[in-house]
This record gives sequence, structure tokens and C-alpha cells, in this order.
Amino acid sequence: MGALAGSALPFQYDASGDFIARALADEDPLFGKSGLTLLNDRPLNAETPPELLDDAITPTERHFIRNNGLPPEDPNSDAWVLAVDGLVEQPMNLRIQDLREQFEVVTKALVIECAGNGRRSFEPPTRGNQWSFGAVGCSQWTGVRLKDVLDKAGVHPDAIYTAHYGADGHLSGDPSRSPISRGLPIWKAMTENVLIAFEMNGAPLHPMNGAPLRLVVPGWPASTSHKWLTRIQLRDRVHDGAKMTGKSYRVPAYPVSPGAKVADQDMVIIERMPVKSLITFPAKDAKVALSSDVRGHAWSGDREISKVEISTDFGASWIAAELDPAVNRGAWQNWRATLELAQPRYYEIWARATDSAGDVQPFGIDWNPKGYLNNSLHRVGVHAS
Ligand SMILES: Nc1nc2c(c(=O)[nH]1)N[C@H]1C(S)=C(S)[C@@H](COP(=O)(O)O)O[C@H]1N2
Ligand SMILES: [Mo]
Repeated sequence: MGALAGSALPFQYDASGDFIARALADEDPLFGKSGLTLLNDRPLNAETPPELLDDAITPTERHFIRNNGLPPEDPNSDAWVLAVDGLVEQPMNLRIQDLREQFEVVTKALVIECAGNGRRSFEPPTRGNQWSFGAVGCSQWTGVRLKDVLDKAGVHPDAIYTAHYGADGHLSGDPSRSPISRGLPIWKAMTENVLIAFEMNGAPLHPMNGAPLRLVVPGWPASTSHKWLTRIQLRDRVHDGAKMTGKSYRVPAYPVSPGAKVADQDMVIIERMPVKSLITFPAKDAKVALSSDVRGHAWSGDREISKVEISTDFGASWIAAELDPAVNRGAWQNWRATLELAQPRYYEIWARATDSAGDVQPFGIDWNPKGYLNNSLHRVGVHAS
């Protein structure tokens, strides 16, 4: 058929029947993801429109993609090896099969959000992918606890930080350069919900979400959730790998005026992600009835959400939404409300979450040089009739 139509279909058959996946990938810049907005194709970056994040568990084809470099092609999951080394008593090389056999396998719904989610709204604009709302997802991840693996390796008392390495290549093609290598304080690495995951929503990881092995660190900048994971090294100092220093994933230690130049030594590493909510129904610009359902999710780093409120009068008055508990720690919480709109006209729906420590989503946030941590209210304009 390809020959007849005069087009070159990638008919490359190999014994594993791999050609179908390759053909799809060649024709589909989003590798089977559906409805995502492409922000950049090299490296590949794509976000999910809020209304496509309506599910309690984010389907794989709707989970955002944030690549800093070039993913490995056709990685062999059977031969994949994770090295655990540095300040450990017993360095280890673990295949995925070893992880499955030697450690408890757990499945949890976990939120990961890019620290740059919401960057689009900074003024003056900041450099990087102009994410709006959808660099966040809560899929079901299956794997083993990083903590259990580190316990088995034996954490040396001098270890204070992890360093993560993966198999993706630097955009320059220079094999000596790493696109990204971030880490975690040991105390965080040793918490219950940090997983080394090999499945996403009950299937092997998606090639763009780190197949065959990745970290999932819920509630922290998703840049710590290393994809195509090959090595975890323990260090006696804060990691200084690619995108750990300078302006990367760091914010000023004190508020600065928009557009200000900030010295690197005044920047601090972002740890937990702030309290936030998302309206996933109705969609922006939807036609709604006067009595209308509104719903979405809310999350806050490693904390719980205690309250979500909705306003349709620019914050003059608020009604409480019904709020579900998280299915497990690290998952987002679903909320819903029924609006009684007085008139057939345009309305803006605002959602505002409050967490267990009393942090409330703000109307606006301090500018920072790379446009991180925008947790200001989500506002959705609709037409009531
Ligand atoms: N190896 C590797 N891991 C990575 C990245 C990357 O470029 N390479 N990007 C990080 C960033 S910045 C984010 S926001 C998340 C995105 O995860 P996702 O693409 O599965 O949504 O992966 C993180 N892990
Ligand atoms: Mo990110």
C-alpha cells in the first residue's frame, strides 16, 4: 500500500513484531498519547488540557510528557540494570526481575507535577516550556519502594543526598553530557511513597514516561522523578548534576521584583510542590446549565487537602465543594460541587484549595527567574444558559 500510494511507510519488521510500534511512533509525534498539546518536539514536551484530566486516575495516553533530552530508543527491559552505589555498604546491580523478586511490589496513585507547570502566566515571561495547567498527572504506578532498596544496600551514615542518572541522551549528541541528573535529600528518599516504578496503569511504562524503569516522587518537582533510570548514587553532599544548580529548579530565597536578576547563591532548591487545584469540568468556554456540576482535583506536596471552595463572583463569595479523601497518600483528591447560577450569562468559575497546614492557594504568586511553582487559582470561563 505504501508503494502504491508513493509514500514511504516504515515497514521494518523484526522478530519481536516491533515494527508496529515503530510505525506508529514515526507517524505520531506524541507516541500514542491522545489530545495532548505539543509544546516542543525536540526535546518532546506535551501537556494535557485540563478537561482531559477529569479522570480520578490519569490514563497513560493523557499523562503529560516532559523530556529534557533524547529518550533511549527501544530499550530492552529484560537486560535493563539499575546500579545503586556511592555511600552504601553493598553496591548493587539490579535487573527489573530482581526488583520484583527481592522487594515488596506496591501499586499507588501518585501525583507528579512539573515545577514549571503554570509558567505561561508569568509576567515578564520566563524562559522554558510555556506550560499552562496540564503538566500534572495522577496515574497508578507499580514498583518497589526506593526506601526498601536503599535499606538493602545499607545507607552509609555520611550519605545526605541521592543522585539520579538515566539513559536519555543530551540534545547536543555529546555522550559525555547528561540532559538532567537531579537528586533528593536522603530523608525524602527514605519516605514510604517514593517508588522505583516499572508499570504505569497496569502496563509497562510508556516509552515517553520513562520505560522500562523510573522514579516516582509524589508531591515534589517531577524533575526528581527520574525516567529511564539506570543509577542511583548516594552522596555526602547535595547533588550538583545537570539542572541541580544555577536557576534550574531553584527559586529566590526571598521575594524579588518581576524581572529582577538574582544571584545564583541566593537561589534555593525547590522541595515540595505547593497547594493547588484544577477544574477539570466544565471545560473552558463550555455552555452550561444554570444548575451545573463543577469538579476537579486538588493536591499539596506531601500534605492532605482539607478544603476546596468555589467562587463564581471573582472571589467575593465562596461555596465549599464536596472533597474526597485521597485513595492513598501521594494521590490527588477529587472534589465536586453543584453551582446555582442566577442568570444566563458569562461566568468565571474559580477553585481554591486549602491544605492540612493551612496553606491556601493564592490569587497570584511571586515572580521567579524560571517561572516555577505557579499555584495561583484556576479560573474557567463558561456561558450559562
Ligand atoms: N531521565 C530523565 N528523567 C526525567 C526527565 C528527563 O528529561 N530525563 N524530565 C523530568 C521532568 S523535568 C519532569 S517534569 C518529569 C516528567 O515526567 P513525565 O514525562 O513522565 O510526565 O520527568 C522528569 N524525569
Ligand atoms: Mo519538570
